[in-house]
Amino acid sequence: MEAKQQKISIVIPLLNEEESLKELHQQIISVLNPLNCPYEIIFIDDGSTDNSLQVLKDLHKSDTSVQIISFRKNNGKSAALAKGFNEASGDIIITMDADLQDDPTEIPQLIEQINSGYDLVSGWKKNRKDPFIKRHTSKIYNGVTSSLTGLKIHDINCGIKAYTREVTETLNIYGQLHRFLPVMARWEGFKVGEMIVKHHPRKFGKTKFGLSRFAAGFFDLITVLFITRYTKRPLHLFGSVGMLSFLFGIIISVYLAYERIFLEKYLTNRPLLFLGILAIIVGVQFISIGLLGEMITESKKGEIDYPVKLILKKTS
Ligand SMILES: Nc1nc2c(ncn2[C@@H]2O[C@H](COP(=O)(O)OP(=O)(O)O)[C@@H](O)[C@H]2O)c(=O)[nH]1
Ligand SMILES: [Mg+2]
Repeated sequence: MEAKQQKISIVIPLLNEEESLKELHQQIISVLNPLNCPYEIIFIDDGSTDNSLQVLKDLHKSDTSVQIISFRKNNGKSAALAKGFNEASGDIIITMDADLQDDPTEIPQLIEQINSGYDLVSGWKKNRKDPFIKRHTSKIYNGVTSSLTGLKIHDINCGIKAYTREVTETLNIYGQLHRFLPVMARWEGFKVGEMIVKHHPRKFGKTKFGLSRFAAGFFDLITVLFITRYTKRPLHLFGSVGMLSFLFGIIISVYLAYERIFLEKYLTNRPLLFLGILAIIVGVQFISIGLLGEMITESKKGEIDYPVKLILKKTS
């Protein structure tokens, strides 16, 4: 037993999961009670239109460790997680889906992983119980994300994850960036790991993340790539693209000018001329956008903070 007992916070964002909640709560407490540590279970009802809130209220009445946050309208999973992280008072924060697809029996091992030195441990649904199309689009998505961000994780958007308190306090989630918490965490300098977890087919209701949300995920990937790499130096991205385009345009124009002057090839009926002009204009625009970005960064430099782990000052 450790000297100080760790408190565990379970954070569960949900949307219309009335049939699953009672069973989920039962499963969670039957895993947590034997651990003999203080815990809380925070449900974030994200504007459900079914009976979820009433079911949660009943749970709250019967179990003092249950807390509920209910949004007036649907704000999205990222907002729900952010609110839950804010509210959680545990030393270790564990998130999971509310649809019984994640298995609470993984909780003790997640805690062990965190205690062995990881700051974030992400579940990996190796044997995933979802429809064929979802499994495969997700595989492509995970592959692309992993290779573009350099984070070697197989299943970035798995619902079941464990975080140290420091991680949840540091990460700033907005938009739909919950998909990229492990990327953001690693960028902040935290140690991120993954663990194979059991996955069950959806028992009740249906998935809320169909193909329509796939595009959202793609845009978020671009956002994450940009903010983790270039917010502090936007000109490096826009400037290099702009410079390439600009040079391409200049080469075309020089070539056309050479032929016009020395070979008397007139510029009428030469589509290449337009390409040259376009490339130069686009290049100038990109460079200007990069410079504007630099100006924004410069004027905000007082607000930029760097992830600090520990400061030991001189003791007098
Ligand atoms: N807070 C919040 N949770 C959501 C929303 N959409 C889905 N969820 C929850 O996120 C979890 C995963 O959603 P699910 O539809 O099962 O996605 P799938 O497992 O990827 O098919 C479940 O617990 C849902 O209740 C939403 O808009 N807001
Ligand atoms: Mg699910």
